[in-house]
Amino acid sequence: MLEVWGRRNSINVITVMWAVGELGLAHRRHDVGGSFGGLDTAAFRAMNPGGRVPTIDDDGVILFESNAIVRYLCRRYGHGGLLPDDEVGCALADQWMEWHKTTLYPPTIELFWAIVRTEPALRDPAAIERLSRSLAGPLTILEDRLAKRSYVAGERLTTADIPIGPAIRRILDLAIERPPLPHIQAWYDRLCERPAFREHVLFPYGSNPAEWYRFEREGVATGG
Ligand SMILES: N[C@@H](CCC(=O)N[C@@H](CS)C(=O)NCC(=O)O)C(=O)O
Repeated sequence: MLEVWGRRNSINVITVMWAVGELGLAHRRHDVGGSFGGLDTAAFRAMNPGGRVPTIDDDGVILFESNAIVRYLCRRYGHGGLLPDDEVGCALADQWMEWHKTTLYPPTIELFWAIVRTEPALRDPAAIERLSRSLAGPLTILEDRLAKRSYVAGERLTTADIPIGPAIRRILDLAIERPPLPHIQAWYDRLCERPAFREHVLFPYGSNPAEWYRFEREGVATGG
């Protein structure tokens, strides 16, 4: 059975779990990382020498790096589901996954840490404003992309949407200055209609570190 190591509130674990949900894969998830610890054991380091989540063991296939795991699961079990139909479509979806990791994700995570993962009294408004400005460019690129199609790679959900959806959820949750994003909002609303997105992406994480850790601990290992 597919085993996934990672706390459910890690954005990279969420990305993998959303794909697992969309593909309907039987799995067992283990709460490690964050306040659960468990990343420094010899057994975990043997699977992932960097000691990060998510990490999977799919009947002996051990992998880390969330986007690589999503592609592996979709290639192995997708049967046309989340993969585009041809090589060029796959290349385009890969392009947007790379864009997510290199361009959208870094300022998203920095901003999330500057707000949700920082005590309100210690937040730095100037840094928050600078980071919000740095997100405007990537958001405008995605907004233009989604103005012309229903999903990132075309007219149906593919691997390209999987890592971008959880990042956009966090961006839309934050009370920050943003350019108008009607097409991103319409796409996001479509994602929110999907049961797997609701189950794995849309759960509460609070608005400050105390709430974050409370919600982290409330999640229990799930299988299905
Ligand atoms: N590029 C990796 C990043 C993995 C990563 O940095 N994961 C974070 C959680 S989002 C982690 O393991 N943090 C340590 C912890 O949770 O204790 C991926 O996409 O999977």
